[in-house]
Amino acid sequence: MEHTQQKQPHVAIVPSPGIGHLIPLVELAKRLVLHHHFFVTFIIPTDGSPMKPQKAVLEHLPDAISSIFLPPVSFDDLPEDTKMETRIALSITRSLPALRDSFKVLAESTRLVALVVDLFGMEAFDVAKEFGVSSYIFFSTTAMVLSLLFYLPELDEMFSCEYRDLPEPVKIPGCVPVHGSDLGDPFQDRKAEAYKRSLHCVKQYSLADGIMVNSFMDLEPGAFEALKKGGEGKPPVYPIGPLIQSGSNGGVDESDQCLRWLDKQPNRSVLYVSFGSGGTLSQEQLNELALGLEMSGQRFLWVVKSPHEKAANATYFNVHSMKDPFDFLPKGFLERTKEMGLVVPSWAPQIQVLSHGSTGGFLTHCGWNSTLESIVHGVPMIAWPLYAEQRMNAVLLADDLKVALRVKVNDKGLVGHKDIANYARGLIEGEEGKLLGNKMKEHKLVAEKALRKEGSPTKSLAEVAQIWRSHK
Ligand code: UPG
Repeated sequence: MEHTQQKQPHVAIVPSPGIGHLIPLVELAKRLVLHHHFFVTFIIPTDGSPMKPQKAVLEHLPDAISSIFLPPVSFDDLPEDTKMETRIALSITRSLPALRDSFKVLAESTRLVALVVDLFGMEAFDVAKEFGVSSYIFFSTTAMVLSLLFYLPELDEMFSCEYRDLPEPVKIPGCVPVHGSDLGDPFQDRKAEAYKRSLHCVKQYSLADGIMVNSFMDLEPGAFEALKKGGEGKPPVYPIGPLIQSGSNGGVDESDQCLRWLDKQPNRSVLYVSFGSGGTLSQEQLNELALGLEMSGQRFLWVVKSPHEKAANATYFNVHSMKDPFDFLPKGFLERTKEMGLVVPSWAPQIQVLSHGSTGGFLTHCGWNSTLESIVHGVPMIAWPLYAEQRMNAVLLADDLKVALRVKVNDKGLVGHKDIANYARGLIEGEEGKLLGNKMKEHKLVAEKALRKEGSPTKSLAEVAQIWRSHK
């Protein structure tokens, strides 16, 4: 094995914090190992949060994939309201010395050919350069967001006001028009650190040897065409998605409970409700959601987390609910809905839920992994974006692909319970739900085609693997 390791090409992957980044990178690693005979080492920056969910994702992988957890960095000096994007980026920056040490060991003991980082990891490029290794980005969200990033310097020159105040929607090259207020969080305040960092990121992107995007040509043809046009500072872009998690990463108990319950429900009757690994609602919004689900009369499987009043992504680093979420549900809710709904705390076996015949709809925060998983399993959606680039994903889903209803936020900043009840009914048993479901079936077929051995994403990844293999 040791001898093979020294001869076979080896790739180092540095995921930034967040299970939503790790999951697709693990799928990438599996393909590199199983289809292209690479060795892969994950070098993982940590911030001291419990790493149990991450460890679960990294369990039971082929022997050729190994992982190193770097010593935790400290955020004690940061103000409490430091933005999530800043924390993610800092966890990489502050891990650089330890990363360099691990990278050195790998470079000296294996045939290290490439470094892969995700959209927050570009600070690690210098380390790769030092050891003569090429640098690639794994872009874990849409081609639309990537197109926006490359367009950002032009947009920045073009307008001086906040994008959300523009009267006309923004025309990102190759994409459906997006209102400025629907651009990702970092583009909502141009004076803020996060916006400046985005502009800086674009410059760093041009230093990459290539960008692999977890999406596919037939899903976002316009955006990929625009990205392919190249131009100064645009590295080659490879559509290699949909890479979605295979296998279970949840606890056995949760899996059993959810699947046993789903087995007893009629075909396509259940609305699955989840805001991903990090999404949290305020107490008031949690009440509205509970009442809306109850009022809808539809069956539901709800992954609930304890509320948070300030952040919509309070469990991003930690995944699991901070307190017992059941304590925050309206009085009597569980009892009143026990015949029609199942509420599980924190985490559900999402892939098994989405692939179950009883699941008829997905109320989602529009995280890109959840979105791809829903498309691959043909489940139409209610788009309820919360943070990061999720509002852009909602625009893509509702306005372009036409596979989702998008929720409306009222004057109080809430999605009201009557509306929630209407969305749930509309999706599961209404005419609109049927139309969305049919459209989703079309996209599911296209995704299936993309996932085949001879599909274009497979060829794109083979192209990258070939470049790496020929690395001297
Ligand atoms: N998941 C479960 N069970 C749960 C909740 C989540 O298995 O109860 C899995 C889910 O299947 C998916 C992943 O966890 O594979 C969650 O990923 P995603 O849906 O993308 O949500 P986030 O974790 O919120 O993803 C972050 C960002 C999001 C971005 C994504 C990819 O919040 O905005 O699109 O990363 O960059």
